[in-house]
Amino acid sequence: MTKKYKAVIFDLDGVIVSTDECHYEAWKMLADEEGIYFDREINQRLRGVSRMESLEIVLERATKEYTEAEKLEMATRKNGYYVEKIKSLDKTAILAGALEFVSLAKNAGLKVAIGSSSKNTMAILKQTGCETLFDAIADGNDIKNSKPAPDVFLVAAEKLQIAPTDCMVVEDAEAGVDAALAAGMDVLAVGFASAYAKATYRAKSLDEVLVKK
Ligand code: B16
Ligand code: MG
Repeated sequence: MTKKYKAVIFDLDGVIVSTDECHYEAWKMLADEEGIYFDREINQRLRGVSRMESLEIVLERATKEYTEAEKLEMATRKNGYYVEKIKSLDKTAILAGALEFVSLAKNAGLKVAIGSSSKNTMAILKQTGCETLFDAIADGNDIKNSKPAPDVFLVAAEKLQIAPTDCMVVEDAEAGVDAALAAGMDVLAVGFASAYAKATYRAKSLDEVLVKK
């Protein structure tokens, strides 16, 4: 990475913590109750996507039409299951290299923020002991349009008071990579987005990026 950045904005799910299994199990419970086919491959498409947009993807396999009120109830039901599941998260859910990468950025004088689509961001950060780690937090509660719209990253940059072009994003979802680019930010794609050609930088994980002594 040759460019000098002033801030790093981290996606939460799939970059700092692993909540994939909790999301999968909660959507699966809902889908089973409704008699809708759902598997891990479909679950991958929900990465970085907001709760209501995720529901629309789940409903692609539904055999009946649902009213807006029914959709809202289903999204709320799924979130109830998810909130119960994340209560058992702890520090072991933090992904390899994440804390070290955040420390490295801070020690180099960069600001660090979270830019997540999740409305449960604060609960997840508290559960994993990361609630005071970041200089700013922008999440699903701050925005109308979720990734691939740039909104959550622009809000994070605004909270940090740093120009978008001076920020680098770390993302694990293609929708998140597109969102960062739309915000005018460079982006390091990791995990499930690590093969995404549009990303400025790519790595299998943050752990891989760290230079081991
Ligand atoms: P919630 P991220 C995203 O978080 C998840 O990847 C995505 O699967 C989820 O649907 C979305 O948050 C909304 O989450 O239902 O908790 O508001 O990757 O942007 O940190
Ligand atoms: Mg993510």
